[in-house]
Amino acid sequence: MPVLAALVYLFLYAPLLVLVVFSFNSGRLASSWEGFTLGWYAQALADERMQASLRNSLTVAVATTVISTAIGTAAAMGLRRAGGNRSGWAGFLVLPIFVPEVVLGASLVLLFAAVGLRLGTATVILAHVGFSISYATVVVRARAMSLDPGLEEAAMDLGASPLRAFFAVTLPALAPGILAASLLVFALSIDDYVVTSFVAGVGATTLPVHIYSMVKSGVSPAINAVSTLLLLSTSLLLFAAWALEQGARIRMALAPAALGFAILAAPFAASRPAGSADRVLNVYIWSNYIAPETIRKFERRHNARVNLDLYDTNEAMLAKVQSGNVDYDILCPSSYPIQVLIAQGLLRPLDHSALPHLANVDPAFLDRSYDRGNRYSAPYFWGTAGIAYRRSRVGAVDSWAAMWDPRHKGRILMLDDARETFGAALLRMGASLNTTDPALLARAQQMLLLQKPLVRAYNSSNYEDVLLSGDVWLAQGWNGQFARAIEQDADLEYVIPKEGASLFLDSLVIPAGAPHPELAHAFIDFTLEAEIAAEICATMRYSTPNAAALRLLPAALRANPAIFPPPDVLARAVLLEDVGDAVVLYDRLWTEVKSR
Ligand code: N2P
Repeated sequence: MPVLAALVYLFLYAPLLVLVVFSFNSGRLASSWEGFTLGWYAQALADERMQASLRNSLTVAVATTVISTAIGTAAAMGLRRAGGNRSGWAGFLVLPIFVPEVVLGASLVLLFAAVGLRLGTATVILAHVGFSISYATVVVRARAMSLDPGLEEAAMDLGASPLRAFFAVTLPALAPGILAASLLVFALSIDDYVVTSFVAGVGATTLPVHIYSMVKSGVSPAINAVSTLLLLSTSLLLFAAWALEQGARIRMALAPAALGFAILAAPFAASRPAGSADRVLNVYIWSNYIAPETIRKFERRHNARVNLDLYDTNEAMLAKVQSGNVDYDILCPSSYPIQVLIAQGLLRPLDHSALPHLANVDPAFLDRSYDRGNRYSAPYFWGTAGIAYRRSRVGAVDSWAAMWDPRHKGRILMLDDARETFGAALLRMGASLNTTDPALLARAQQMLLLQKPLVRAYNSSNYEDVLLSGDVWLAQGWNGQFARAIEQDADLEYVIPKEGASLFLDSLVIPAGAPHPELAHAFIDFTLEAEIAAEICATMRYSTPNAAALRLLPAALRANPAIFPPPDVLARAVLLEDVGDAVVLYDRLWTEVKSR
């Protein structure tokens, strides 16, 4: 029996244990232990984005706690008066506890859009209050039920007004319940991800949302350190809440609760005050597309704070922008969604007089058909989507056929992107990756369904890490991240298959409703400066369209075929174009592939 119990506990706690242990591992990979370090904690605590998200989390959690506990207490008292458990109202109150979080998140977004509320800190607080009132009510009510109503009556018999009786008698008796409810609500709010990810607009990124976006861009084990701290503090708060509910004295619960708060507050106290920047810029860009140091340079130069929000597909970005209630100043679409955004009137014409460094761009990347005269867009990066593979495992690869080779079953990764996966299938069939022909697309879908049993993962964010870790041997992906991976592992290679590959050209644009268009222009021009564009290219390893930057790059980078393929290879790459209404078809067919 004890063995069984131990196994159950192991099952429950093993993942957390691994997390905690590896937060002290000096190596980058979770696959091997390379020595003890506190370095990731230092790095995590010094990270300004982490601090900013923690600040947001604390603001939200404190506001949520105050509001929810007050409402919960009032509700608990009301329920007590209404006749305890016999009242049907109590059932209604706890219902939200059982509503799936995704449903709650999605419906709140609809509601906020319907009443014209912009997504931001306020909407996060409203959402958190929404899901935590029930918990607060349940906890306070448990305490209220055990209260002797005679006490309150006795106080009033002795001449106290109802209000005085409440504050002098009822409230002190309820205090442990109220405190337990506060701690519970605080902990729920601090670590909520699902609902928050729906309703947090730009600039209201909370700690869990930030942690998730760190995972997506696959940066560093600092994630483990932050997660360990979050785990520790919420455990302490929940333990204190539980102790209070079990009837512990308030004094006893104080120590764990205080420690829990202190763990969260320490990095907060060390952080730079939020008010130090006069101006704000909301940037929504691909993950792995700009380095934090580059952002910091811009912030310093303009005394501004940049809120960074990341996406991994054009479609995700389009959906968010088209929903209409997010305040972005900068987007980074590929060429084909730019056509869509322009057609829908969602972009603001650029003021070229504020973009003197546009002259640095190689004319070959300007005045393209998707935006004549670059009225709306300034080129940022270009590149290809090819295959990177582990040579020692699969030999030399030169064709998309390798991605359909049953010998590589379970070792293949494809992008999680309709245009790119269909693009690969269409190229393999010898068709155009810009086709709108339903018959061809249906055949491409059949190919992708055929391939699916071989595919280990569809991933558009940190696919290069999956390849590096050895989990897969072949990965479809965008070249820049592969170029970085190849530098870390000489066994990896990047190829543009003989059937061809997709070419992308991504540009910075300003949405029509951008709240800070002036600073947005300053940001675009900043990225066009020769030194900055060179730095962006050198750190991210995607290909720069900036001729002046190209001259500043180290020769080795310029000669790197994964970043700047030789002309004969590049000739095989085809620019992804807008497929018009067929986009709906692509989307439906791709969803079917993934869900079947
Ligand atoms: C960045 C992906 C490259 C963008 N994570 C392809 N358009």
